[in-house]
Amino acid sequence: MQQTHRLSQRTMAFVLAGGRGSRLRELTDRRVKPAVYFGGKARIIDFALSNATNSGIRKIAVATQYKAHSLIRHLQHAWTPLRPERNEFFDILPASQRMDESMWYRGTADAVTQNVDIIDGYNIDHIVILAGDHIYKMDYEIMLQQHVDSGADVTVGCLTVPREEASAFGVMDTDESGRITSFLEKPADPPAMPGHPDKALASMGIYVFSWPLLRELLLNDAHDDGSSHDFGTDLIPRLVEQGRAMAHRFDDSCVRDEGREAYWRDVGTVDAFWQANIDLTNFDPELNLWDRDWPISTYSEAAPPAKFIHDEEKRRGSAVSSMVSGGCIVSGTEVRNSLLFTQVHTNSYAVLDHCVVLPYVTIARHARLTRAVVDAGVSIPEGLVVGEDPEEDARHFRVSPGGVTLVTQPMIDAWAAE
Ligand code: ADQ
Ligand code: ADP
Repeated sequence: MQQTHRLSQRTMAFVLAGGRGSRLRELTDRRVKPAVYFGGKARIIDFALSNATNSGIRKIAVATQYKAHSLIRHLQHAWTPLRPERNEFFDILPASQRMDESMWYRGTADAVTQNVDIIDGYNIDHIVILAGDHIYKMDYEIMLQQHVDSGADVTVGCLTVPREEASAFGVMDTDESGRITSFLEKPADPPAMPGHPDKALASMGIYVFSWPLLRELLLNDAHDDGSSHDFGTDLIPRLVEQGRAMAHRFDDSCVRDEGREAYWRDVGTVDAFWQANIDLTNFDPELNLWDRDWPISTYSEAAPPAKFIHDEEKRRGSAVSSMVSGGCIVSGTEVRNSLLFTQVHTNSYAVLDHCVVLPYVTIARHARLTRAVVDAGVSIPEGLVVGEDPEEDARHFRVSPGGVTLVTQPMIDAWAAE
């Protein structure tokens, strides 16, 4: 049979990037989780967007809502090269008064409903609904193909998670054919997978629908006063009840680098965020950002290469087992197992050990930081010591349950005022 088009060519990705997300604490004070930096250069949302373009999808919309300024600016810088004249679309869809009078998207499904007219203009057969807040590499074309082959109304991406973590997810059960037989949104006591008492099958919040069908479901749902207009709470459970929902295993479409496990991370807490970043400094990291067949695209600002200097007293500026982005100046500082994002400037006698340092940070002389996350734009004052005395740290900064210290500029200002 001759296949003239890949399914992805007549598919759009609709990326939900509007949720509040509060477990990243002060890192999400100014920006939503999808806009949080990750991996030395990128933002979390770049993973879902790169997966979409690497899968061949060239029509993308991102729904934004809370604290969207930094996200929108990033999307404009990084993702607007998609061009309508090449039948490519990239739309940023802030919650606004489109279909009705409400100011906000009422739920994830409502975020799509309020943009039905824009999506109609994309001329698509299928829509992939994605969340903008996970780190993973996945070929959505494989999921699309399964969706078409099975004839289901919806296909839900899923993966196995430890049962004790499953309350944060939609948890499902399937029959042998992969049809979803039950779906519970964030159950207090998640059911285990048959034969695996410690595991549960969790929804990734990734859904494939044919557009005409989803369109009809959404317009019906919009008039349902009993609905919260949410995929996980309303639409998916309804389709499961009707026996029309199939599960798609992440294992079948994850972009697996040779010898590596399937990689998916939520990075929704300071500890998980720190760990996933620091893991990239390992000799052989589980997440391969160097794979040229599946590049993670982002905005790269014009900056000179990273520079390492000996100072006048011949202090060695060095970074070992670390990732150092463009525009950084490591001057007489010892950097170990750390990530320095764009334009981080560090000074003599400073030490950074297992630190995630976001863009535009300056580190003054004699500062010593261990197991810390430093927010964008922070000026670390001379001689500040972080990560050596948890009780002292907790007085000024945010110390996570796992013992990682988060440092932001307001915390530094309060520290300096004491
Ligand atoms: P959650 O992630 O808890 O569960 P939700 O808060 O709805 O669900 O967020 C999903 C995505 O939509 C996030 O990227 C969020 O930023 C965004 N979002 C939330 N509200 C929005 C709104 N009003 N407008 C625009 N975007 C919005 C969901 C599913 C679970 C599944 C997990 C997997 O409901 O079943 O297990 O995702 O993480
Ligand atoms: P986000 O970090 O979410 O994108 P901003 O871009 O506003 O939000 O950056 C956070 C901080 O980083 C800013 O308050 C500022 O101190 C610093 N910063 C950002 N861009 C620059 C820049 N081009 N030059 C100097 N500092 C910058």
